[in-house]
Amino acid sequence: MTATITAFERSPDGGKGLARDTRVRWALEETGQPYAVRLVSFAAMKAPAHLALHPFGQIPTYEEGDLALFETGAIVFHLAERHAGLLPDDPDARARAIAWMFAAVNTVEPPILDLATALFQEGAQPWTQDRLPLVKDRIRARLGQLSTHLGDAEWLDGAFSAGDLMMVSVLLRCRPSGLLDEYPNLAAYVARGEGRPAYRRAFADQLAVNTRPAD
Ligand code: GTB
Repeated sequence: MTATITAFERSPDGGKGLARDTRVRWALEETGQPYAVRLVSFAAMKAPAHLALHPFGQIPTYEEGDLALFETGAIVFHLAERHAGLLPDDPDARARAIAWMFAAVNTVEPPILDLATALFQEGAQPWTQDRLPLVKDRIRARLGQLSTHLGDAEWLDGAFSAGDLMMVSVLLRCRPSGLLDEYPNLAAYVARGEGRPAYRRAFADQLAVNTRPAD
């Protein structure tokens, strides 16, 4: 059964791949699953039909038969559990890959999102400039720890997994700040993720949506 995901009708990033449908597209590509995309406007995201799929009125969502999911971590995990390619067979290695998925969204992503909030939602506040160094240092603390763990390894724990897919997706969000480049092994890790054929297909597909001529 072909799944349907939702994505921004037009992403505010203009196709840089930073909106979260990209990580779901990437997981679908890694697992070789065909999918359809329903594009939604900001208004449609807050309307009852979409809220029935996503209680917080956001993208992406995932529909497959009777199953409707929201939260990218849950969607990627669902795909990784049901299709080969994103989780190791060995139970311990599988548990560790899942731990990295949680680490991505629960430990590394929050300080990165704080920076986005500080810049884009609180940018006009008189205290924002004073606060930015603290916000950036909290990101550096996590990137430093992650960089130490990764060392010169290719992926976080053996072969590429859903843990890497989520971590690379999260790290991409802080690249525009320049902070990622302070950690060359993390920048190279992200570049390895972006170089995967499945990522390239996912990126190209979201780019096509976000750069198409206006209706
Ligand atoms: N925890 C949820 C998940 O992982 O699925 C978070 C989902 C989420 O934040 N969705 C955002 C959304 O729908 C889009 S991805 N926002 C609309 C709203 O809340 O009304 C976040 C995002 C948006 C824009 C950029 N950008 O332009 O660079 C990057 C990321």
